[in-house]
Amino acid sequence: MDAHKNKPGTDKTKSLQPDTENSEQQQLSTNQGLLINDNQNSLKAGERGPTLMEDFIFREKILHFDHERIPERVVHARGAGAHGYFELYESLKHYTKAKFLTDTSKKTPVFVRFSTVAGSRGSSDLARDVRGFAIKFYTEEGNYDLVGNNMPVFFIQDAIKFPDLIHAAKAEPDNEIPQAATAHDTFWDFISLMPESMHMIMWAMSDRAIPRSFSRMEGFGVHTFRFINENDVSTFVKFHWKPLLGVHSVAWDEAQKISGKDPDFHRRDLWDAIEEGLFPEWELGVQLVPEDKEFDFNFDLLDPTKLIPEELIPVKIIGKLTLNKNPENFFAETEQIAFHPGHLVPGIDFTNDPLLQGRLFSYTDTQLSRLGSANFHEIPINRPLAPVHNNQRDGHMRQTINAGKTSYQPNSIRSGCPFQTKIEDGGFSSYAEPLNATKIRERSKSFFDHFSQATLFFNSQSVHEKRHLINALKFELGKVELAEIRLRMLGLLSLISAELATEVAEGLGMTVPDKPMYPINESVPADAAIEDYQPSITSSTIKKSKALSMEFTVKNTIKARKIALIINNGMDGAVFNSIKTRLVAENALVKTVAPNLGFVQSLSNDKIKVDFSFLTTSSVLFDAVFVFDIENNSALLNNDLIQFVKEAYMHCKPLALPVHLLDHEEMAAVKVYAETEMGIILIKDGDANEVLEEFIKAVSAHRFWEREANF
Ligand code: HDD
Repeated sequence: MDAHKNKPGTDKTKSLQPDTENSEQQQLSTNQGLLINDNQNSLKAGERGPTLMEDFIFREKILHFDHERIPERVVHARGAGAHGYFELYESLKHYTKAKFLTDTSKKTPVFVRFSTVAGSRGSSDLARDVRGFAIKFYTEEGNYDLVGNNMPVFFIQDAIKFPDLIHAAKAEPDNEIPQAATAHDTFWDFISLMPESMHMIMWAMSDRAIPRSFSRMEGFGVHTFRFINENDVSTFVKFHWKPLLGVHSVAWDEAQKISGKDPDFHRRDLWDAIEEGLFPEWELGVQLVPEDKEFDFNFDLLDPTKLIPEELIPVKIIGKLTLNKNPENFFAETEQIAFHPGHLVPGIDFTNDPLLQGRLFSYTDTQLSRLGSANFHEIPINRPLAPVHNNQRDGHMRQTINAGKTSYQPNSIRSGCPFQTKIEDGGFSSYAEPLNATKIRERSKSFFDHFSQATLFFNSQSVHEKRHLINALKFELGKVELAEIRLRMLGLLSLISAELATEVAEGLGMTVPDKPMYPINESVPADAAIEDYQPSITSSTIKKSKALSMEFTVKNTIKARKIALIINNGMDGAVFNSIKTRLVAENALVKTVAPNLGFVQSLSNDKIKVDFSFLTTSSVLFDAVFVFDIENNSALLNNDLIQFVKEAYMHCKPLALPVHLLDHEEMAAVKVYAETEMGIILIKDGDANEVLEEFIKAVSAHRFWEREANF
């Protein structure tokens, strides 16, 4: 029996139970319910003869197998998801009539799917990429989908550019290389011609693009949406998810190694944390802007390449999301879930952000090719908990048996049912935004500052974050083969920061050009001056924003941190037990690592189970390493252990080490930092318990990036 089946669920997971098949203690059958007597051999004409066409059992099995795959998502193909619930801290009645945001007694069931964007279904979790953060709220008023990312802005301003962006980012079409990577010519060719992407490029080249786990990422609705209250008053809103574990990332070298050692690293982390009851949690925050303050900013609220600095509008924390149950079946739930920014409830509405407007077409449309039928809303994971009654009928794979004679309205035969609902009784009505417009195919002039917020982001990074961002650009542009693309990029970077452009140029062995080289925008209104519609820089009142750096999100917890306890024969079993117990009590995920699998024997002859050998795991799969001392120093100094510790050191992880480990010649660099404040804790007199508090503190700090200065 699967352990996770005993875990708590939500009203949504309960609603899935009638559709859940469980084979325990059951007989094997065909899809028609016929009991099967032999699932090992096909029906043949004689022992060594050909298979018979008549074998309907064989044919049914193979036919179904042949059709098991559906097209993967055109973007966000690689993902993982979980069930959970959302709880509201305080009512937002003043701003919205959405019931799940006004009634604090409600626990709204959700399903969340995290994803990378560019890679295919089988690609690595650790690709440098934006992460999708999509939530379906199963509210009593119908499904509400918040389909966001882990970055608050986007590459482009208008949805008509989306296919171009994705074609440029995905593997190149002639040879389908590279998989799940933007470090290639077509991506940077496009980006270097799209100055509007500069702010997002800063985010995508930052460590946010290589998160430590889904549970340590922020989430953003990106667009400005609208809240609508009972009195039809609209307030602009931006959504934020803030992880209770803080925002953390891995090192780029580590990310690349994880991609080889465990490409399912994020998926596994989410699964394991939920199985262990260490439920990932985020707080939901909102930035609220009254309708009459729309033009108070030096950027346009409708421009998805801009964020509202938290210094201007603070994030008001309003509730908490908890993920507490893994799916029963990946395909049925995570793969078949269908999100759409247009799945709304009364009290929430769109703005005219041209990226959002375009998305409203794409999402339903893509489900038709992916899931194959307009009835995709009937798939169990997509069904709302709210009742569904309408006159839509038939189509491929229809599940609902719609009783009755009428499938039209108005009708008298069924007294007009199903009937419409008045707005005051919960019927949806779109916000009556006054519009008086001319049809034009143009970009608003208010969208043309592509650089100020990119500069704000870069300047807000800590020293090591800046270093990582610069190195990411050196790596990505270093993989670009055409020199003119690199040069165009250097020109654009120079408009963000001279420091940034110069350092990247140095890595590329090039010089920053005097003038940027992006194309002239010729799409301007007939009576306007062309110069007024070119990329521009508006001076920003805010020079730095704390919220844009991950540095300030470290939390005082080691919950769900993966700690490698390196053990060996001849260790002190009592010390091991007390340390392990304490780390588990602090909600860390501890695993033992030793030269061989099986058991190690302590000094008092206790047997301690080994979870991994050096061959079956790697330091890159852990957040911290604790090496237990043993009687025999030479056994401790084995090469696998030295490499394990060294690599963890290079990735700036907290280490607790027996002091004589530093005698090894390869530990010279580690020795330099021992006993500094840089997360290397020495166990001197054998009793590792004495350093435990210091180690826990170091693990909660995540990484000691200052060490990199020495590399
Ligand atoms: Fe999108 C999937 C997020 C712009 C078209 N998008 C998709 C997913 C996420 C986002 C998280 C995966 C959902 C899941 O897990 O199933 N997309 C965004 C964000 C955007 C954005 C935050 C900008 C702010 N997307 C965007 C545009 C278009 C699309 C401009 C098209 C005009 N997105 C799609 C899609 C996908 C999708 C093709 C592929 C699979 C799916 O919808 O269901 O319709």
